[in-house]
Amino acid sequence: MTKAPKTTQHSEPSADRRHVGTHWGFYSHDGLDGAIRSMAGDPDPVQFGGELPADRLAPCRILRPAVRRSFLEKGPGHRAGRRGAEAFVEVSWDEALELVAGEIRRVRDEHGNGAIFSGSYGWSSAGRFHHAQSQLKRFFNVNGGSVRSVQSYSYAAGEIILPHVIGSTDGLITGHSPWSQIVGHADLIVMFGGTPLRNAQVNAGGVSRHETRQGLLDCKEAGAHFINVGPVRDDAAGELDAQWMALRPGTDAALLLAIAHVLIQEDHYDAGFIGRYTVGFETLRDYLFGNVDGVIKDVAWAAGITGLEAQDILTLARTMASRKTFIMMAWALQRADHGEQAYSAAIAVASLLGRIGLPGGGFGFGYASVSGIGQPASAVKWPSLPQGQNAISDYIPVARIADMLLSPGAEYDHDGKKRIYPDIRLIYWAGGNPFHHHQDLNRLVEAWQKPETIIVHEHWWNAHARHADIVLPASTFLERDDLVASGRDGFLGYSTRTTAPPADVFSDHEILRRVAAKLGTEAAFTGGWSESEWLEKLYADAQANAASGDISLPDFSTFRNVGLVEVESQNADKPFLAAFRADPVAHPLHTPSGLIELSSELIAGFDYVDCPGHPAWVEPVEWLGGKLAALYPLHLLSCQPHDKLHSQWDHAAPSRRTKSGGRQPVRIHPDDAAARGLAQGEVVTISNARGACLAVVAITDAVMPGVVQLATGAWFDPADPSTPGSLELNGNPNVLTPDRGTSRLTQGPSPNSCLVEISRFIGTPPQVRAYRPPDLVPDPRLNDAHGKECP
Ligand SMILES: Nc1nc2c(c(=O)[nH]1)N[C@H]1C(S)=C(S)[C@@H](COP(=O)(O)OP(=O)(O)OC[C@H]3O[C@@H](n4cnc5c(=O)[nH]c(N)nc54)[C@H](O)[C@@H]3O)O[C@H]1N2
Ligand SMILES: Nc1nc2c(c(=O)[nH]1)N[C@H]1C(S)=C(S)[C@@H](COP(=O)(O)OP(=O)(O)OC[C@H]3O[C@@H](n4cnc5c(=O)[nH]c(N)nc54)[C@H](O)[C@@H]3O)O[C@H]1N2
Ligand SMILES: [Mo]
Repeated sequence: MTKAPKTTQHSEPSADRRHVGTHWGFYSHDGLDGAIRSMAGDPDPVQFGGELPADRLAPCRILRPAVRRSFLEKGPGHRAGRRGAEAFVEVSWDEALELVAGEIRRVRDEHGNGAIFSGSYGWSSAGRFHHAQSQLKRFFNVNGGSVRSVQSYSYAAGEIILPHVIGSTDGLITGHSPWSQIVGHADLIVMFGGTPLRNAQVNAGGVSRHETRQGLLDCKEAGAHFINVGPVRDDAAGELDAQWMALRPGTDAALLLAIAHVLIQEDHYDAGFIGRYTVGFETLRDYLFGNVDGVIKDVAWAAGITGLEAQDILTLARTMASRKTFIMMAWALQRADHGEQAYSAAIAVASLLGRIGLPGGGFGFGYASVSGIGQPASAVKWPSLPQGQNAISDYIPVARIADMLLSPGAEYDHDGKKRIYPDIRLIYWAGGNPFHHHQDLNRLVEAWQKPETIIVHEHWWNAHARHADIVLPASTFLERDDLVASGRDGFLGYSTRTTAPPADVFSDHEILRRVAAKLGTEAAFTGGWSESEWLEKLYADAQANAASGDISLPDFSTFRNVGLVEVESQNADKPFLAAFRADPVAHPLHTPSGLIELSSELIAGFDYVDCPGHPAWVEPVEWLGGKLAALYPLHLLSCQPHDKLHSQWDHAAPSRRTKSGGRQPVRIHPDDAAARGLAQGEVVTISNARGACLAVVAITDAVMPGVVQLATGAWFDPADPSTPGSLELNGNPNVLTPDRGTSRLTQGPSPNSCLVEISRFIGTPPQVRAYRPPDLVPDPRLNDAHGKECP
């Protein structure tokens, strides 16, 4: 049967037929004044996206290639000061490209491709062709290969623990129970970490319609009761009337273990489900009942850890057993010390409740962590840039980058393997910002002094560009055409540029094409296609993928004109794990047993003290119940920012409006503010042994006592970049967060396990300078024509 593709037509004037696809949604524009507007048809559009173009040419925009001064004068590895503290010299494109190609050639010849790191983690911009990492990976694959990274900062621990427990990352990344299978089915939705709608504004590939808010409201309308378990009340939207159970950060596993204990103790669990669909129950039960360590994981025990009342935990367990319960858990919980335990414990509780695979029951991770979770998957596999083969097999877990740079040759554990950190001489990065995403930034700055050469493509003179040797100006999503689609959504969009890039600014593809030309690999890199031919080719790939599922997509020029095609989705009527539930023999999970592993013999065999085979309470290094809390009594949570994506467009108006006096606000409970004599709007220093930053007090009882919240995203702005660990001025939480792997098993990032103290800043706080470009020194060797362009 051939399904006619559904194409969305929007109701705006016909001249206004162009779209631009972003991580925040699709916007329409007329290609004339550069302005973009939220698209009709999106029920919950993100307004802030429309405001970004106004700051496209802000003073911090990188307009020409630039090279760190002593690198240019004396060569790679030379430093007059520290990386991040030196002036830059603007150079011609040809000189920059010669330098880049020369460095790749030199490092390859002297040390081999295994000394080049192109992990280049980051969200870059939406778009299948101009996806900076894909371009970079394709580039290195035709140039001998490079060392990569695996996992993501988003859900590194989840990505590894889930395949051990349920055989895949479904229910974490994609494959969740769709809203249609929750709405009207679930009586009780227990949300660990809430469902903060600010996070559901974005999606890595793009978004055509924001449906999370409506999904949750529909559940409520149909009679579901919500409980928000977590340290922050407004993680649950007010309209949900959620009950708030404020627990200490990092203690969800203990709560869930106690719930499991109650369910077994009171015989409120589904023994039939456990017998048919799981292995390892006895091992878990022995642990819960203290047969292993003498500690019974009962409600009194969990009360002591979580800060909740024992009676409330008991009530929660009994309510979950008596009602059709769906468990939602934010991704944030596993970005913490031993973050995998909360995830495996949630699956254990859902298994005991016995409703996995049925409408309204079971569990899912990240329902509001990004947009599109709970939307049925696209029936068509959308195309992506073919990257080719990497001749280098070496990789690191993504969040171990500073460890790698600081300890080449050192051994580490990862998912049952012993691995060795490579010795990296050259780093090439495009489309990510490690000075945003990594933890313990003062340590990262030290690690960043190690390589001989660091090459970066960026839009802005942010800390990432400032800490590079060679900086190449890349065009933004507003300045190039692309195909935009998301694996979580059934649309494919044609993104038309709203304006041309500045004269000396090129796309990542064009920059890499020029470097490839210098290296003699241009044809292999481009495949002989121009950028516009690539877009047609990728669309042809989409048509072929669609055709294999009997779906026909319009021809390319129709698609370009319409701007957005949408295909029917699949599995809209199937709860997550429905097939397994229906027949576990015919549809086994990809675990060793084919069943849910409540205890994994494989993990137990790795013998990791920080990750046993079954869900367990493994005390975090930093939490409110630990020894360090005597010194640093506040738990810092660094959530995602409301009016931007990570560090992107932090200089632009929507982000600027969220600041107070130009700095990031830190949310603190009235009792904690009073105990420190802090008033609303005052500038404070947040500090611990790793570093200190300034922020502005925002008093609210939406955070529980003992917890403070500082969103990520403020551009790293050390007061004195030439002094290690100097005060950060802008409110970047990552000068405070620990750079510690979640466990030997998963080696993920653990920013949410972070203790701090806060005190009033005495004196006049230094001004934030992050949004001014660094010193750009004119190059005396350049011809007059270019010299005149230099500021
Ligand atoms: N403390 C703390 N830290 C965290 C987190 C947390 O919860 N707490 N969350 C973590 C998570 S989940 C993530 S995913 C990471 C996000 O970390 P990143 O994805 O690295 O953050 P972004 O700010 O999106 O970085 C993208 C960079 O690429 C640039 N860019 C955008 N488009 C393009 C392009 O087309 N070409 C080029 N060359 N450059 C482009 C942008 O200007 C920006 O500097 O942060 C992590 N860090
Ligand atoms: N607007 C906007 N949206 C975004 C992003 C952005 O930068 N801006 N980034 C996107 C990315 S890359 C990702 S990965 C996702 C991340 O999505 P999440 O990881 O779900 O987002 P966070 O905001 O880090 O955390 C969600 C909430 O978890 C709670 N929480 C933290 N620790 C604990 C804990 O120990 N226990 C409990 N119960 N709750 C806890 C916090 O109160 C926090 O508000 O967001 C995406 N969405
Ligand atoms: Mo993320």
